Amino acid sequence: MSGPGITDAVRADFYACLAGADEGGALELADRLLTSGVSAEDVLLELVSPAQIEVGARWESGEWTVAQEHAATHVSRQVVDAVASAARSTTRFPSGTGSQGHVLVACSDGEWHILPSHILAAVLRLHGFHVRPLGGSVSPYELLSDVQQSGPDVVAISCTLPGNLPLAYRQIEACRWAGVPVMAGGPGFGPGGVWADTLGADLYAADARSGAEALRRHWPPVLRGESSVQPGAVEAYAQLVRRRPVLERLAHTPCEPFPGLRGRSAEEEHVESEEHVESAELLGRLLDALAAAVFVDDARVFTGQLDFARRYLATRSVDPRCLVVMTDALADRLRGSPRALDKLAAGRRTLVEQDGSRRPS
Ligand code: B12
Repeated sequence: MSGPGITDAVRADFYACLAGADEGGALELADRLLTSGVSAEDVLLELVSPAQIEVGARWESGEWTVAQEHAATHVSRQVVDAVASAARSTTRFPSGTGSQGHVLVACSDGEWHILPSHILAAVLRLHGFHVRPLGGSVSPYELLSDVQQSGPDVVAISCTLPGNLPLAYRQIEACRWAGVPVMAGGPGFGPGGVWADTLGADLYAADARSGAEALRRHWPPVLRGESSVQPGAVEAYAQLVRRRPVLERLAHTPCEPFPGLRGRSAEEEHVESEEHVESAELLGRLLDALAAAVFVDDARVFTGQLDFARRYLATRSVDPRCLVVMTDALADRLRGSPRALDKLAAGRRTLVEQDGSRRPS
């Protein structure tokens, strides 16, 4: 138990509502908690957020389908909105007064994990900030134009997938150009926000509550971040982006002798298969992660993605050694790119260490 009133039994009940797509039950439970004195912030951060992480674990392990995850996330979204709107009437700083300042909340470009940004927006409102949420995958151009029109004191960028870091960088640059500081957050910015620092974000916070507290402590936020992205890394990243169409063709190479991982035929274009993992999707994510690893010059972005892919494949009965095959095939095609080869070699080492994998003869 971590928040007053949010016991393990309450968590289990809430989780059962998500599993059963029981929107009414989840809303009632949240309402009961608020009525009994649990704070809106605790409901958002101690109940909904961990439940969503559990939802992800069930999806990753293959226990839940994508549809079950979508249904559960929908229920969580309804709860976040209801809790936020119930809190509006009772909070000391009613939403919209902006007594603490104006925050623009946006997801990084390419990022469709929007719920974290909704939770952040709700928590910032509870702390008295005026919040303008822009939603998922905001391009630097859209962001810049909105910054210029709405004039926030600070832009909060949420990034879940590290593969989106190069795109987040362009957003940060756009804000810097407009003279508006950026607070970064979300697991995509790495352990302790290490890549938020690399990209030159002005502030980083690990969760929504500490984000609100950091803003209040450092108000008004100022431009103080400094990017340490190397010009050589940007060039190597750009090369990878240019070569992407060629690299993506690897997905159509059969990954023998590892049945289970395959490309999609025309007939299968619209068929969801639980047993077969689409190699194009998998390769696309690996390429995103490789490019991002090159960009921030940190192999952990790539090894982290390989680690996720390994777990994901293993629970779907696909031999994870196909990742070694993919990594080697990429290395073959990227011989002239030392920065990429470096990250691929680190990835390969991790795979071999973890699984005793070897390249099949
Ligand atoms: C729901 C969900 C989705 C939904 C999102 C719907 C929506 N409206 O949000 C959809 C279906 C779109 C989705 C898609 C995908 N997903 Co998904 N998804 C999730 C899931 C289950 C929950 C996300 C969530 O709400 N988390 C709860 C929030 C509250 O936690 P949080 O992100 O840490 O946020 C907190 C803090 O970090 C902080 N914070 C966040 N942002 C910011 C910003 C600032 C400024 C501050 C201060 C703080 C802050 O505040 C929050 C509250 O404290 C996660 C599981 C997980 N572990 O999160 C997987 C997960 C993130 N997804 C995953 C994957 C792989 C994908 C896909 C690639 C799957 C696919 N094959 O298509 C796509 C990618 C889509 C894309 N391009 O963005 C993986 C990522 C693994 C990895 N390293 O690659 C995860 C971890 C699942 C898993 N366990 O494997 N997903």
